[in-house]
Amino acid sequence: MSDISYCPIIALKQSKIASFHPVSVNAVRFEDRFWAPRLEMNRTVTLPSQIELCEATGRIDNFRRASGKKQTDFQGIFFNDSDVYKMLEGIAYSIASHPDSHLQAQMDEIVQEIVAAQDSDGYLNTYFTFERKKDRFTNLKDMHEIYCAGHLIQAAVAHHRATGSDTFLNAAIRLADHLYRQFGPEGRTGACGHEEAEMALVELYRETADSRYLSLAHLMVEARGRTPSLFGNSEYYQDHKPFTEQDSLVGHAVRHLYLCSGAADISMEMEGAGYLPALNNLFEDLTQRKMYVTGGAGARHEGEAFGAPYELPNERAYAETCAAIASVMWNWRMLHLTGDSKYADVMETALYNGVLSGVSLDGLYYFYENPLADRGEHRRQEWFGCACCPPNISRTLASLPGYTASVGGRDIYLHLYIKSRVTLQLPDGAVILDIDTNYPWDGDVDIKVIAAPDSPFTLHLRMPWWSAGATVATEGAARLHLETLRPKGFAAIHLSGGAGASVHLSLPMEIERVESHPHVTSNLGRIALRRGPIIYCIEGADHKDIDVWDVQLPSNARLTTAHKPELLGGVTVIEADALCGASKDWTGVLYAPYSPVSKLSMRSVRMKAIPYYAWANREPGSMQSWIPVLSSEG
Ligand code: FUB
Ligand code: ZN
Repeated sequence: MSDISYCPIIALKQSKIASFHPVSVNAVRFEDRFWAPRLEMNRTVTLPSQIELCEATGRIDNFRRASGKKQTDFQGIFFNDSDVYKMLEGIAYSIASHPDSHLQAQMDEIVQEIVAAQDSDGYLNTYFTFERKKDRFTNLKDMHEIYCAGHLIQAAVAHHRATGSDTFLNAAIRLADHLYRQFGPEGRTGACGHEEAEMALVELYRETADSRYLSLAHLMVEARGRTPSLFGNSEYYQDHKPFTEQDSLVGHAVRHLYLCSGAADISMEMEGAGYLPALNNLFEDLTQRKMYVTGGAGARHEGEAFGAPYELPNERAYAETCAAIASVMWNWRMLHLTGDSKYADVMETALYNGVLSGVSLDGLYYFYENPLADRGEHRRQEWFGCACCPPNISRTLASLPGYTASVGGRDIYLHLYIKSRVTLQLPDGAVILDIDTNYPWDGDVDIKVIAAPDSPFTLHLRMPWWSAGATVATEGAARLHLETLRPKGFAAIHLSGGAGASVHLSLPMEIERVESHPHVTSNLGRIALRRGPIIYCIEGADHKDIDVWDVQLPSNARLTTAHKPELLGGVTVIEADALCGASKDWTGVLYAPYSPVSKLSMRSVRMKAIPYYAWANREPGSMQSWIPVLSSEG
C-alpha cells in the first residue's frame, strides 16, 4: 500500500516566492455529503470505467504495440497517450487519499506497459513509432508530442508522490532529459502547439530539484511570440506576442489557460521571471470579459476558442470541461503566487459549476461542451473519440482534497469549506482541524482545533466574494483575537496554540439575482440565480407542461429555498412564482410589430431552479441558466 507522507498537487515548500504551500492530498479526509460521495464514485466507478474504456479503445494497446508486445495498428487520435496519463494521475491522487490495492495494482500494470514502450534515448510517444519514427518533433505545432510528454510527467510525479515508487518517475526523467537535449539551451528553440508541458516540467523540477527542467519550461514560454515565429505568430497557438506582452485571452482556450498555469508556476520558482503583470492582465480579461457565470471559458466552437470581449452565447457556448479545469489549475497557482483569495473564488466557481457539470451524477457520462441553455438535445456521452475531458475530470476530482488548504510559516489558509478533517504541518508540529459544515448548501462553518503545537499560529479564512455580511466568532480555551478582513480576502484569526479552540464562520448564503454586463447580448433582460458558490438553472424535468424557454421571472418574485435530499443526489432548489408565455401568439410567426409584454397574456407557474451542475441527469428537456426578468411595472 502507499507509503507516503507529502503528496501535494503542486509542491511549493521550497519556493521562496510562493505565499504558502498546499496541504498534502492524503492529509485531508472529506466527511461531507457533497464531495466525499463524489470522490468515492470517482474511485469505485469513474476511474475503473475509464481503465476499461482506455483498454477497449486501444489506448493501452498503443503502448503494447510500441513496446513490441502486440502487433496491431495504432488506434485512435495521435494524442491518445495523454488520456491514459491523465487517468493514471487521477488514480495516483485517488489512492493517496483513499488506499485501494486493486486500483493501485491496475495503475501499476499500466505503468509497466508505458515504461516498456520507452525508447532507450528516453523518447516516448506511441504514435511516433515504427514508420513514423522519422517524423518525431517535425511538427511541433499540431502533433502534441510535448503535450503528451507533459501529461506523462504530471502522472509520473503524482505516481511518485502517491506510491513512493521511482519506476514511472524515472521514465518521466528520461523523457524530460530527452526534451532538454532537443529544446534546452544546447538544442533548438521549440515548444508545443498545445501548452501543458510547461507546468509539468516545473513540477518535475519541484520533485527532483533538477533546475534544468525549470529552465526548459521557461525557454518554452519564452519561445512564443518571437521573430522568427514558432507557429506563424498565430493567436490560436498564443504565438502572437511574447507572454510578457499578452493582455487578452485568445485562441484555443485550454491552451491559453495551460500556458498561464505554466507561467504562474515559473513565477513561483524563478526570481525575475516578469510574468506577473501579464498574468494579472489576463486574469482581468478572463473575469471581466470572457468567463461564463459558471466559471466556464472559451465561448467559441470554432477553434475551441475564446471569443471577443463579452461574446458569451448561452446555447452555443463551447465552455469545454477541460477549459474550466484549466481555469481551476491556473487560479490555484495564482492563489499561491499572490496569496490573494480572489483566485480561489474563481477556482471555486468553476469547480462547483463549469467543471462539475462535466460529469453525470452516476459518474459514467461526460459533457465536452457545457452550454448554459439547451433545447433538450445536449446529453452527456460515455466517451469521446477525442477524450480529453473525462480523465481531466477524474484527475481533478481525485486531487480535490489537496485544494482545501495551504500553509506558510505559522499561517494556515482555508480555501474550500468542506466537512473534513485536515492535518497541516507547522514548523513545530501538526495542526489538526475538524471542519464541520453543510457547505455548499449552508454557509455555517465550525472549525475545531483538535491538536496543535503550543505556540501561536494564525488561521486565515477565505471570505468568498458573494459573502457580504460574513461574521466570525471564536470561543474555547485559546486566547483569540478577531481581526478585520485583510485586503487579500482572508479573515485572520490569531490562535494562542494548543488544542481546544473553535471558530465559527457564518457566510450568508442569500439567493442572488445576477445580471451581466450589458454587452453580453445573450443575457440582456435576464438574470442568473446564484446561492453561495452554486449557479442555478431551470430544466424541463421540473416543469412538465411548459417549455422553460417561456418562463419569465417577475423582478419582485419572492425566491425561496428548499433542500431536497432525494433529488439529484441531494440539492437545495430555488423556487418562485413565475409567469409563462409571451406577449402575443407567436405560432407560425418569427417577426411581428413590437408590443410590450403584458402579464395578462401569461399564466402562473411555480418555477423550480436546480444547480446547473446537475442538469441533464433526467429525461431530456429544455434548460435555461439566464432567465428573462419581467419588470414588476409590467
Ligand atoms: O488537443 C488536446 C485537447 O483536445 C484539447 O485541450 C481539447 O480542447 C481538445 O481539442
Ligand atoms: Zn477536454
